[in-house]
Amino acid sequence: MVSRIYTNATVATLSDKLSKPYGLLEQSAVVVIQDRIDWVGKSKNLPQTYQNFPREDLGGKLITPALIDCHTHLVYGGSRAKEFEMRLEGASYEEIAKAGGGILSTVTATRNTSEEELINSALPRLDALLAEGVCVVEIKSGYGLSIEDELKMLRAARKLETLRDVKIKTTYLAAHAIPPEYKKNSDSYIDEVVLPGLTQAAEEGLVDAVDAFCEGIAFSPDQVDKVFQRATALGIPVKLHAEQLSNLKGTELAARYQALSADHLEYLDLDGVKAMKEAGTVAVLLPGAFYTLRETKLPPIEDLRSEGVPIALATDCNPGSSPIMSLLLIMNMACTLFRLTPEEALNGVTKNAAKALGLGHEKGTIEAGKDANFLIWDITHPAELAYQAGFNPLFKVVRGEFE
Ligand code: DI6
Ligand code: FE
Repeated sequence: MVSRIYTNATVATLSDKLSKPYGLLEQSAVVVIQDRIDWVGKSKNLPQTYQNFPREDLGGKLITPALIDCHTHLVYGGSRAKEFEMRLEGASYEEIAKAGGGILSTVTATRNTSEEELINSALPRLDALLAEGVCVVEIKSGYGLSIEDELKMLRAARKLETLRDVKIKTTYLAAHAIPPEYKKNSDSYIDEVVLPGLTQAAEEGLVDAVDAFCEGIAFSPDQVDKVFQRATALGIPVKLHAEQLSNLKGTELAARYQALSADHLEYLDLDGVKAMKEAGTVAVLLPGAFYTLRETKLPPIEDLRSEGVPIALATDCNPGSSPIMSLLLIMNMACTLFRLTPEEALNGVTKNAAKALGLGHEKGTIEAGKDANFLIWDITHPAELAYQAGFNPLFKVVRGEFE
């Protein structure tokens, strides 16, 4: 039996059962058996049964759950550095999108990129996330916008899991933008591409969740409803890019489908917040897009807090609105831009990110029964993770396999 005790650690358990901030335990130990956490607590209370397990003395280092990036568009072709320049010359995100740039320029590039090249170009971005202790990454399609190219993106995303030590969750996002060939006929795009593509991708086992972009420049709530109906018929959970640039009440629609998450949410109102609470939908905030687009409308953090909606954070890593591959930086941005507390930021990239991916039962906290997948940091207090930017104090990733 493979087992180990990590002793002399400060443990940010993030457990709801402990009343201290971060569920913090000092001078503590974590016992791992095989790939599960078997016990967590003060070292002095370590049960006798574990006494002969091999030990690793962490000298007071900090343990947190592994990080989870629950919203990315990590797989794509091309680059949008030029669009970045245009924006600096004064064009808005919506103007660029209307002029055929923005998402659509990435669609052209992605269509012209093979599955293998998509994988090769995604790997350095993935590696940047992994270097900070990210162990689960959600990756969306949505730059193919044809059945063949959407499936190509999903296959590339899944393949990444075989090339690195990471769990990948794939999300079908064909309803991300209207492709040029359906410019005046987005309803036909839904009927002829999005829906049959979803059925096909599901048959190939490529879909963990279904997402859509509900926005004036993308799809209406009625169109999203159709996509969600198909997802539900296939038994696949949904999530939604909602209330990013305006309020179309997408969040309330998502909540009617018990969505795993509603994401972005700058323009979310109190009705939407209440609907999320009712449905158990996680609020995924994306401060990287807020920052990149120089958005000024803040998501309704106070309402989310007072209604008790779990808040997750993610990179939204994509070539347009969030070319960011650092979840630690996102934690810092969430505190500085959104005034989240460092504790909320850490919960947002662990416990609540796990919930947003439907993994809450196995990941996101340091508790007996959870996956033995956690991080050892060369710092003594968890607030340091969000406090510093451009600094990576990761010491070691533990995965329940021992060298
Ligand atoms: N909202 C976003 O911020 C990204 N997609 C979306 O629906 C942007 C994607 C891009 O600009 O390429
Ligand atoms: Fe996104």
